[in-house]
Formats: sequence, structure tokens, C-alpha cells
Amino acid sequence: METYYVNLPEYSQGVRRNRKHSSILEVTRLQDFLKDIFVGSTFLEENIYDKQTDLISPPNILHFTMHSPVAMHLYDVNGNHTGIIPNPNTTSDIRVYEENIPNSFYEEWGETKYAGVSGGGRITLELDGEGSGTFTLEIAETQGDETTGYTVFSDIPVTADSSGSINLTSVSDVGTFTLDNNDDGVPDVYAFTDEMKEAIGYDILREAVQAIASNQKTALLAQITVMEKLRTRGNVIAEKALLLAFKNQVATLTNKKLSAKMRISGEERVNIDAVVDVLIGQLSQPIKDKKVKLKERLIQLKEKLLKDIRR
Ligand SMILES: [Ca+2]
Repeated sequence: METYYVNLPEYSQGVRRNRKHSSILEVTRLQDFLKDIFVGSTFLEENIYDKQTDLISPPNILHFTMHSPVAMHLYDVNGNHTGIIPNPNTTSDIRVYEENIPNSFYEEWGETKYAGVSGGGRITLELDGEGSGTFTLEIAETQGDETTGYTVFSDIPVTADSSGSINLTSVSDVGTFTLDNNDDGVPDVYAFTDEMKEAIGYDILREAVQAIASNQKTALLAQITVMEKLRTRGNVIAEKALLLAFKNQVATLTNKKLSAKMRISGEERVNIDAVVDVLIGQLSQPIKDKKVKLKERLIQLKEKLLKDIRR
């Protein structure tokens, strides 16, 4: 018996249609090929191969996993959509989705949404809040069985009115994005990947403050220098107190009653706040590490104790 292979990704790219195994018999070139076989011909139509090795190397796949309450919509450069669509039956609460981007997929498992696309084209991921809480978004890139890229946005605050988007062709394009949480067109959340959070330091806060026009800039920069010294010395409690005070001060400076020279815009505040929050988050890390060390020490002591008793 002869075995033939249909390269579905190659076919789908060529005809801009999304074909999967369930719809393999709808591939017109396969239909033609099957007709040929019935009349005794084994002419290989385009996208059909008689050796598995003739298939092109596995395509890059971008995977998006959303631990919700956020809907994910993927768009390609041609405006094709993959994701949830309104159920045409308005009395039904069954979630309906489409997969119109060539070589894309969409699935939901309870609260988790999983979508992806292969081919390496530019993709826009649109996020649409479905409820209040926080979300975690994982973005991975694979080629065959190999994971070639991975990044994650953890515990990003979200509301039912939230919206934001990320443009990417590969995981390496991803670093930050903004969310508008109250639908007024002004970003409220500046999200960093976990990896990027580790790279943030006072140098980044200094950059964010340098970017403002307020005449309070010099005073804020002086405070940054103080906080940076506290970090070098490991004075966690004082540093945290100053970071919180710094955050309050920045909030006060957005007051519309202040003179234009002093005032900080809402957008400038979002950027500064995001960096300050990461710096505050980094402070609980040494405490966590200390706890782990303590636990390790307790295990060591217990082992020693047991050894001593058994002797
Ligand atoms: Ca907003």
C-alpha cells in the first residue's frame, strides 16, 4: 500500500484557508489526487508528497495561553480573526469561536484559553476584559518539538472594560504592553513580562522620571538617588517606605488643581507607577529567599538531629 502526505500548512498558506485534519478531504488538490489514483495515475498534485522527508521543515508556531478573565483575539496582517465571536443564537450561552487566520487554532478549557498560529507572519493579539481580577498570559514559540521562545505576563490587573493589544512576529518582540482599564483611551496599566521585571532597576525609574516635563523632576530624581543607596545597603524597610511615599507624591502631582508647570500627566504616572511597583515587588524577593534558606536550614538541623539520635 502506498502512503501519501498532504502538507496542510503549505496548502493553507497558499489558498489562505484554514485546513486541518478534520477537513482534509476538503483540500481540493487532495480531491484531485484521489480522483487520479482511481484512474490509475499517481501524478503528485501540488502540496502532496510521496515521502515524508519531502515535507518542508516544521513551521514556527506562536502559542498564547490565557489564564483568564480575558478574551483573546488574534488578527493577521490581512485582518483575519481567530477567537471568540458572539453566539448567533442570543439565547444560548455557549461560546462560539472562529479560526479564520490560516493555520491558526483556538480552544477553551474552562477558564483557560489557548490560541496559536503558525507561519511567522505578524500577529496582533487583542485582549478584552471579561471580568475583574488578574490574568496571566503565556506566549511560547515552538518549531517541531522544540520550544524556541517563552515569556509570561503574571498577575496583571484587569476589569470587564479592559482592552489592550500586542503586535508580534516572534516571542522576542514581546516586552511590555499597556491596558486601558476604564475605556477612556488612556492606559492605566503598563505590563512587563516576568523576565523584564527582573531587569528593572532604579536606572529605569530614573529614565521614566527624566521623561516628564514637571518642574518637580529634580526633586524626584534626588529621591531616586536616596532610594538607590538604601538598596545598595540592603535597607529593605526604609527603601519600601520611601518607594510608597514616592508613589503617593507622584499621584499628588497629577492633581488638576496644580499649575501646569508642576503637573504630571496620567500617562506619565502610569509609566512611573509601573516601575515603582516592580521595584517594590523586588523587595519581597529577599524575604522569600530568606524563608527558603530558613527551611533548608531546618531540614539540615532535623537530619543532624536524626543522625545524632540514631548513633
Ligand atoms: Ca483608562
